[in-house]
Amino acid sequence: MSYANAVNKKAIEIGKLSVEMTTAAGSGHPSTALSLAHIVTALMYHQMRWDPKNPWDPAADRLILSEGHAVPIVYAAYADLGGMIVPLGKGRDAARPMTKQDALTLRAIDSPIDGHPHPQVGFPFADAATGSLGQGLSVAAGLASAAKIDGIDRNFYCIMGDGESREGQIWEAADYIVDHALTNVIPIFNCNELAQSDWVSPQQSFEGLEGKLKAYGFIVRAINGHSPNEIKEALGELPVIQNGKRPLAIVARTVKGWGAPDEQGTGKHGTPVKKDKMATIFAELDQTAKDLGVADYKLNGELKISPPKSIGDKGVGPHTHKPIKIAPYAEGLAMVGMDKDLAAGKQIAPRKAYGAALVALGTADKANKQVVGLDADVKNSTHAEWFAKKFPEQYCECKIAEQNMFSVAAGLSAAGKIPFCSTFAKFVCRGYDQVEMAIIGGANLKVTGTHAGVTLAADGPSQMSLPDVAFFRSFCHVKNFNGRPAVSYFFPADAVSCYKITELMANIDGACYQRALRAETNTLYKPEESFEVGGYKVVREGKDLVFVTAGYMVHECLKAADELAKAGKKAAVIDAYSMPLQTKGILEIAVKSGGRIITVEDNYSGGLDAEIGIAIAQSGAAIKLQSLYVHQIPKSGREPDDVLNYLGLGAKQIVAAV
Ligand SMILES: Cc1ncc(C[n+]2csc(CCOP(=O)(O)OP(=O)(O)O)c2C)c(N)n1
Repeated sequence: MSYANAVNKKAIEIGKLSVEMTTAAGSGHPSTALSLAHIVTALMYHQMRWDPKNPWDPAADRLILSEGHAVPIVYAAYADLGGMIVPLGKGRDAARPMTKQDALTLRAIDSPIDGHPHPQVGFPFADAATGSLGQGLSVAAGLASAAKIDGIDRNFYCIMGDGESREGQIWEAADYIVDHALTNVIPIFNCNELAQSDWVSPQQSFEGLEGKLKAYGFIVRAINGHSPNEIKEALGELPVIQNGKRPLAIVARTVKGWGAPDEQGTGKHGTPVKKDKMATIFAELDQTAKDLGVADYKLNGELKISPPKSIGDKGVGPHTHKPIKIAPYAEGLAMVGMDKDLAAGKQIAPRKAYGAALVALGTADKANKQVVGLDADVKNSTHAEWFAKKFPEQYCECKIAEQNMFSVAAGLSAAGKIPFCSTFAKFVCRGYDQVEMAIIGGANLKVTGTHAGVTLAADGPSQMSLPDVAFFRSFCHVKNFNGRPAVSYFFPADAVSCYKITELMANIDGACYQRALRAETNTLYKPEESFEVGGYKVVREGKDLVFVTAGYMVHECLKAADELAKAGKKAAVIDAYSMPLQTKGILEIAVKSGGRIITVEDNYSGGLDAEIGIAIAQSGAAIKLQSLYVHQIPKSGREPDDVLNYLGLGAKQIVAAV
């Protein structure tokens, strides 16, 4: 009996199946899979505490495959172990053990095993969608943060490529892991020296990565990634290392195309073995088995998976949220000391209402600790700091690393949390790919971008969010895994609606984006007013034309409507605070109001103009549409009005455009 023999034997078996799967699929990355054959075997058959029959167990250790293109090797092991998969389009009650036959359906349209890890299509072993490189370590960190909040002893092994390690987000995640002493995250770097089109640079070499990780504060073990005993020894140190605060990282020297010389070297990345070459590659792998002395080796209990410790009802999985009802508006504002402002009838900034709503959410959700706050070093501006102070254990400071923040949130969501990320709306765009990957993975991500639009004025366009509405709107018309819009979009025009919408976001299972205004703003709504996805409010009745607008521009349009009234024109003003917008009712109003809509927005085109324009075109209604939006790159102005006037969006210019 030998652990090394057993791992070598399994590595070759699952390596062969990976080759077969990718050949059957006609695409995929067999050479990468082979470079991970030993590491994946050591983790999935021995090191990880998990149960293939219950991959959903919230106490189980997890493998986050950041280099998602290597997934055939994980599928191969999973099929060999009979891990549960969910047939496409079915629920968890239809789950059944994966077979080798299933493995050979890789990448097929009716297969639950996608080309890259994709939890929403039936592979519950994956916590998040990966494959856009550089994001998995942040996801692992999010899962680990959730485990810390819930006091659950589970480990998160994250495999990354050496080429992938060029991605800056990995180093944002490394910083976060060290900041938060997340010793339950174990980054493993697969140093096979090759990336896609070329060799990696010296900075991403085995030695380079070892040095970098040490400099970041990790305890590093640099090993041969094809030596079962070296892998075992390094992972065996984990319990001891976990007594301290510095996390373990493993740098593993590997061979791309390990075991099959014809699969090695440049030009092999992402290329399946041709059908007529399979026998050659299998013969090479059989020869490797012979060289290792395991050709006829029979496994005899050397590889044993330990199940996770039972934690009762302590942990939860994704999509299991309990509804949260927050305190009424006045009470929520009182929680953050704003009762005096309210009593004095002062203007209140929506971003402050966001901060108050977060505290109210944390308070109402105290027993379940579902709500987690995240911010990227602007918590004093977004007012997430009120939550951070009240619920420090449920707050994850990400510092100036927005990409990491969104993927950490995806990890938190996979562990059943409701992550609320905030930063300036401008800096949300730093992580658009991360947001998209979180959406693909079905994450329950909540994003609030404050200081939205152009009216923060003085700082200039480097701080203004301008394409965000178009970006998020594009997800509003895409169905999520649960049939909801992939993104529910909101742009509240006052503090009451921002407070209520923040509560609404917590109770939607799926991604939400909210723009919150910086400025102290007139309150438009009564505290008992309710808001919904796609909703709108007629804030001014009119009969001659309709302004369809949102956020700051609602107030500007009200001023314009006042001016127009003086000239005898009655303009309706609609606060279209959410998308996908319920346009039917708006078009009906417009037909009765002169058949004319003017959309007014302080963002680039592709927002309400597109939403309304497409609705008009599809309805065939006789409505004339005019669109006012930011049509040129803005610049600084001392006052919001200066910038609005510069862009042709001031109240007077709106009047002139009528
Ligand atoms: C962000 C991003 N950029 C580019 C790609 C395309 N791509 C897929 S794999 C790969 C090479 C990865 O190299 P490495 O991390 O060393 O992985 P391995 O050699 O183990 O396959 C590239 C460039 C991607 N998937 N994601």
